[in-house]
Amino acid sequence: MDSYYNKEVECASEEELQKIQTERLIDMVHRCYNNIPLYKKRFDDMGLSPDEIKSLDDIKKLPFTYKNDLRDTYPLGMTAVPRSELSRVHASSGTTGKQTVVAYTKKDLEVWAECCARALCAAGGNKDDFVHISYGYGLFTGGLGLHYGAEMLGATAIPVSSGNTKRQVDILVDYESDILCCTPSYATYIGETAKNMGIDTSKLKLRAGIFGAEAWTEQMRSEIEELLHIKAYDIYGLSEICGPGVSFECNEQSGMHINEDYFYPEIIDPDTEEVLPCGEYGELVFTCIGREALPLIRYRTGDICKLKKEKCSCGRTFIKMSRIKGRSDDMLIIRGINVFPSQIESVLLSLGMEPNYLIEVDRVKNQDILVVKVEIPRDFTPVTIKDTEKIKKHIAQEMKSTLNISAIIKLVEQNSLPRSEGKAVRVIDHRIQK
Ligand code: DLL
Repeated sequence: MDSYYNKEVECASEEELQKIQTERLIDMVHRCYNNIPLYKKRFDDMGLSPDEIKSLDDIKKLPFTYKNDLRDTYPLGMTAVPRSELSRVHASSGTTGKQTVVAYTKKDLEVWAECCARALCAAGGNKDDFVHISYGYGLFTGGLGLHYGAEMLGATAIPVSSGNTKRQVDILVDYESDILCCTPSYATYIGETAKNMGIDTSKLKLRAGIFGAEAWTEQMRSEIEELLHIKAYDIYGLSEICGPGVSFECNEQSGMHINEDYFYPEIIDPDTEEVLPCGEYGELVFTCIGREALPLIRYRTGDICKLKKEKCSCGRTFIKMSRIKGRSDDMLIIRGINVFPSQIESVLLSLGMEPNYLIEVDRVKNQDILVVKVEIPRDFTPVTIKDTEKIKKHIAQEMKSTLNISAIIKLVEQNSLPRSEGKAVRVIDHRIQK
């Protein structure tokens, strides 16, 4: 039996949902216009009055919001409420340029916690569960997001945060954690560490994991499910929109239901900004219809995925989004061919390699060179050099036939590639420095 945190909304009819969305949209557009100078100017420049926004269809009249808008108004120039009404701030984990700061009122924090409680519930969580949270706590939204979600659900949060991986394993065993929350790459590291400590993971009480904050593949899901003997669920979010819990997977594990009563999604062509029909891949854009402090309009996430409007066996009516293929700025162009790191991961894992790999790109004599370093699988003991050559050739051939890219494959020692406790760094592009 599926359980819901808020059945009335999660299983609402299309008309009921549209009614909520429309009311919230109209209200938020006025709040943006009246309280955020950047939006007032943008509306005025376009000759758009907030009164013209009367239905969901009118969203396409609205201007887009870009990451740079938040940077240009750093730290809090896009908040729609006075500073004294803020309850908390977080910041995005951006690696380039200035961080972006995001703010929440008390009500925003409740909404966010509910979104995470819905995600936990969809993964089978309930009030009796111990929820082991290994996302980082701090300015990053992962830790505190799931933490308050677990508490709102009535479950018990274990605020382990990331790092000290042996201790993570001890806690999983001793506290009898039921649900693990961390990045998928950290889940594999925790599983690998448990194995090295001689722990039989099939004996753990753990039964589910809620993994997100970085792109991962179906193959990685199987890997983690096998390693930890759990069901692995995807969760998506970004600080600018609220943090984890913007969308979440249910038991069907076939895409993430978007909390549409708070986050209105669109898919656009990233070059032309034209809205694409449901089912086509493009850049995900969100309008935060229910937020007080930072109600962003048509925020360009940079994430590439598609929307799926289909009946789900779990009974939820919220639209689903596919896995994230990657970020538009993560896409590698190798000798003119576009490839996302997740596609390389998919090939490696489908050939039985373990999820420890590093992609290096360089330009030598005006030619792009792609090197994929991958660790020799644990259960493979090459007897002769010929054995390793055979694997390398096989991987390279598969990359060529499925992705049409030529790669130099390097098999490296087990445990020689860096492990991640948060978002994994899978790509080093030396061309950027050149
Ligand atoms: O990563 C929030 C989060 C925490 C989500 C914990 C899920 C779990 P940021 O640091 O602002 O926020 O990074 C947001 O991470 O735009 C995506 O590119 C990527 N991302 C987040 N979730 C997923 C996912 C958090 N499930 C950026 N699959 C987003 C793929 C994801 N990429």
